[in-house]
Amino acid sequence: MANFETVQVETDLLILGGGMASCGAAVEAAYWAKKNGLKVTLVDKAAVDRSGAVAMGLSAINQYVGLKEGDNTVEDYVNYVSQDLMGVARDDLVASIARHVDGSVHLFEKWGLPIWKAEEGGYVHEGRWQLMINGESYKVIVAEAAKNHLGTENIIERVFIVGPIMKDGQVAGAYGFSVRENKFYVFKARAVFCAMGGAVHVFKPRSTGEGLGRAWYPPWNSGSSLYFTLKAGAEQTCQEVRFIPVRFKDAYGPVGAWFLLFKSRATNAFGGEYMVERRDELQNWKPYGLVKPIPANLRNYLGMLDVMEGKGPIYMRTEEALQKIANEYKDDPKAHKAKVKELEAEAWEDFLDMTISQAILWAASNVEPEKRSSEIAAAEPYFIGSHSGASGAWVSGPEDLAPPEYFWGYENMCTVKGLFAAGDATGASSHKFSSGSHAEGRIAGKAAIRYLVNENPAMPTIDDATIEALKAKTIKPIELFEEHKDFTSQVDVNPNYILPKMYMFRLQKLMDEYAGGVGSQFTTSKVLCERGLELLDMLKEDSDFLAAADLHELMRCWENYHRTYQAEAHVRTMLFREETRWPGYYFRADFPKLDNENWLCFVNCTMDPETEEWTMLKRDILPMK
Ligand code: SFD
Ligand code: AMP
Repeated sequence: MANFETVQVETDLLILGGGMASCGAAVEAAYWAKKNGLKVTLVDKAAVDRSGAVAMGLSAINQYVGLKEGDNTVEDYVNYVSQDLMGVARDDLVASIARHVDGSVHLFEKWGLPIWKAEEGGYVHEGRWQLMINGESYKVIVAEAAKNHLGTENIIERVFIVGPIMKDGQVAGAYGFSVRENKFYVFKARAVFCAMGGAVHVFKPRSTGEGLGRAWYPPWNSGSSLYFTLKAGAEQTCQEVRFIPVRFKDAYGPVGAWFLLFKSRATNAFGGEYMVERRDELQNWKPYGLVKPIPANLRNYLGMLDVMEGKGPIYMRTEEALQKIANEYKDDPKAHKAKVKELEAEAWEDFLDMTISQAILWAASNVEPEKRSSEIAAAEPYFIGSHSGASGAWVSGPEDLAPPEYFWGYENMCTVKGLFAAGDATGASSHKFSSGSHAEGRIAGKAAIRYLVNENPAMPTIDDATIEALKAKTIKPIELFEEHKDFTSQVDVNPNYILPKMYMFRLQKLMDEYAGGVGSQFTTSKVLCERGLELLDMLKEDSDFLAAADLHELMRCWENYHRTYQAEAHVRTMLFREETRWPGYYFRADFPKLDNENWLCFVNCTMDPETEEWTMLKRDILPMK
């Protein structure tokens, strides 16, 4: 066996991932752990300062309820989320986050995050729920607080988590490997908190060639949360609800600031405004089509109808929006000039804070947003429980809000004892974004410590044979490469193994063509899903032959392994739900309409960790207490 040292770590609570949810969990769990003499350890595949979706920073905080200011109520937010997800949301979970999210935002400000202030006092709102920030260092600030609370000696960076270790149906820890040194890691834990983000690059991206890898969602979130919780036996929900954001074309710059802050219009190539011209179509998606704001997927859908009719490209009318705002100062040339400069700076900063490549693309292609429009387009599908998607683990709600069917002892505990989750890892509680993910992490971190104190589970023992077997499985791609690499003159052409990049292309192609990716206009059907599953099965067989030339490629192998399970959960769930509920996210060509009578419900699934047999089930949508 290749020379890998085995490192064993023992901890009471193991936090997996170092993103927004985990940093929230770290702050809260560290506080309660100290009071109870418990040890908390956080593991991230990257460096917490710049890991996860907020790596580059953000330009807005998208969930702020404004309870103290009296701007909105928790119920307002619950209604917004339920409508936006076409009626499919866990009100108890959304309310649980909504009542705590402002607290997270106030902490960010206390820790040093600059939030824009209005001249008349209060925060500058991008939209009803969104606040503008100078957010290029957002993640660094949030990470610093997590480090201060947890202590850097309890944070292990650059260790990729492969999967769960289970004992008697209970979670006993996790295993993984260092991406920098030949070290295999075994973590023994009495409770585990999983927040390793959502998944990207399951579907073929629009970007190819020299732009390959570019996506809206960060390429390093590859379905590890789904794989971890699924392999632990935890029930999943809303795995059909992929998120398709409309983004500035080719560099995926977000659109929120343009639509909400600058109040820009989007038009087709002939100047037509699909949100106006296609309004009648919304009648077909009643009652959700008639609410304000119009659900994200329906906004996508109206634009897609234009594209399918050949009216593309679709443009964000940046020049028109900026000129309109500046024109308020038209009678004062000096003030007008200053306003134009200010708006230009804001437009560039929006991307420089969050999606730097979009600013680079603008610069490279001579775009001056105050002078010309930019193309926007629907991105490829992502899996994310925190923005406007909904896929993730099915977790317990809080006792005071959750109906009995949704409550099993501890907030955010999965259906597996001792396993907690939050952020992009949990489902049916959309629109939590960066701030809500942090708040949900805090809720779950506190609940995990309460679980440890109340239930006092024993520290699991893991025998040497189990450890050796997990190690062999983990590093197998390295050994396979070493054994066969000299069989051919080119390492990427070899009949004995498949390199992770080639494997990923195969996964993405089949998802694009059979599961409704960009290349098939987001359309699928029973027969397409069934054929997709057949091809996925064959791909899974070949995953035994994934090979890695080094530690970096070993990570790429396991990322793809995780993505494959995300793909399967998605196709199985789309196949099970016989209706089209989220046009603009995906269409079931054989069931093109909404069917509230049969399908106003959650579709959940589980996979037997041993046999890998799947079970699909419907769960009722119940109001909170
Ligand atoms: O404009 C392993 N998001 C936005 N939220 C906002 O509040 N405002 C915005 O402006 C936002 N926009 C935005 C957003 C995301 C992205 C990518 C862009 C723009 C370009 C959404 C938030 O970022 C998102 O909701 C939260 O970050 C979710 O938090 P969390 O904790 O669930 O995920 P994470 O932060 O990505 O962290 C994941 C962590 O897991 C690690 N990891 N570690 C060990 N082993 C493995 N196998 C692992 N796999 C992953 C990662 O390293 C990371 O630490 S806008 O577009 O709307
Ligand atoms: P985005 O930049 O697309 O991620 O959006 C940022 C925030 O603005 C999210 O809360 C979105 O739901 C919201 N948003 C974006 N576009 C619109 C729109 N046209 N109408 C209402 N809300 C929007």
